Amino acid sequence: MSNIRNIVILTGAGISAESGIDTFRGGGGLWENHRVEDVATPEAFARDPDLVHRFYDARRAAIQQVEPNAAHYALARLDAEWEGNLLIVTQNVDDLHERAGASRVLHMHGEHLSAWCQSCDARHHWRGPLIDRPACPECSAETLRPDIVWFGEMPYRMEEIYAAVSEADLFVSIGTSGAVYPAAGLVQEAAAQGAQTVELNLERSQGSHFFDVTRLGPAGQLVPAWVEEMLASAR
Ligand code: BV8
Repeated sequence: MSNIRNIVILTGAGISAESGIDTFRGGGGLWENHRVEDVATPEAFARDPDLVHRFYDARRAAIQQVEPNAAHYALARLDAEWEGNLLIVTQNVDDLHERAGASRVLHMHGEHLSAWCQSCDARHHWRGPLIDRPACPECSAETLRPDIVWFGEMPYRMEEIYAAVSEADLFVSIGTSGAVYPAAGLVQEAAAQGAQTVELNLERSQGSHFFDVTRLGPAGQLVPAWVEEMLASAR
């Protein structure tokens, strides 16, 4: 791990599981109780906006009741102490990376605590519900939607992500099943340009065979140990 300067870390729902946030797949996963097509597509929002608002209002409230865990804090420490380039690309729409103190974070699928006005395109920090159609603080239109990337929509800041991956010496994937694209394709992009690739996950992901190293276990244990190794290797 010595000649590592540029690191890209991809995180998924598994890193927030130990904070009490449901993952998507697996027992009781979010997608267990709701068909993705019914709650996380622009078509679903056009068809039944109340159903979609209820789904996101509940999740927006829930993340404000939980705390970051040891994996979030360990990545925040690495972010603070790593002198090289580092980017945490998260598929998660919770704010636990930032609440743990990380700053080099990019939400490729959006954020719960943000509302997006479909009239004036403004985005607003948002903590409350949207189902009662609150007015946009900018233009007063009642057309705020969750600032979330739904299926079929282009993920955010893909150029920045591809640029960081193309420069990465090390690509690390934490707590993701590798089921959703283009996020699931980033390990291949990284490997293709010569980066070392490491997976830290409870179980092998769908893209496990693309990784040089796979460590299985809970993120709350694997991530602090891995960060300690990285900082020791840089000393
Ligand atoms: C797009 C926001 C066009 C919403 C989300 C290529 C092939 C096939 C399909 C496609 C393709 N390209 C595009 C598609 C279609 C689609 C897609 O991928 N479909 C899948 C289902 C086949 N992709 C899209 O629609 C994307 N948009 O393609 O637009 C385009 C493309 C390129 C360029 C321009 C335009 C948009 C996808 C984004 C959708 N929005 N989230 C919300 O949150 O409500 S996706 C959402 O689901 C998450 O953000 C995340 O991405 C995904 C869930 O995955 P994970 O986070 O990995 O969670 P999961 O539960 O699956 O797994 C948890 C893992 O953690 C498990 O492995 C488990 O073992 C592990 N774990 C559990 N506990 C722990 C743990 N690990 C460690 N410790 C623990 N304690």
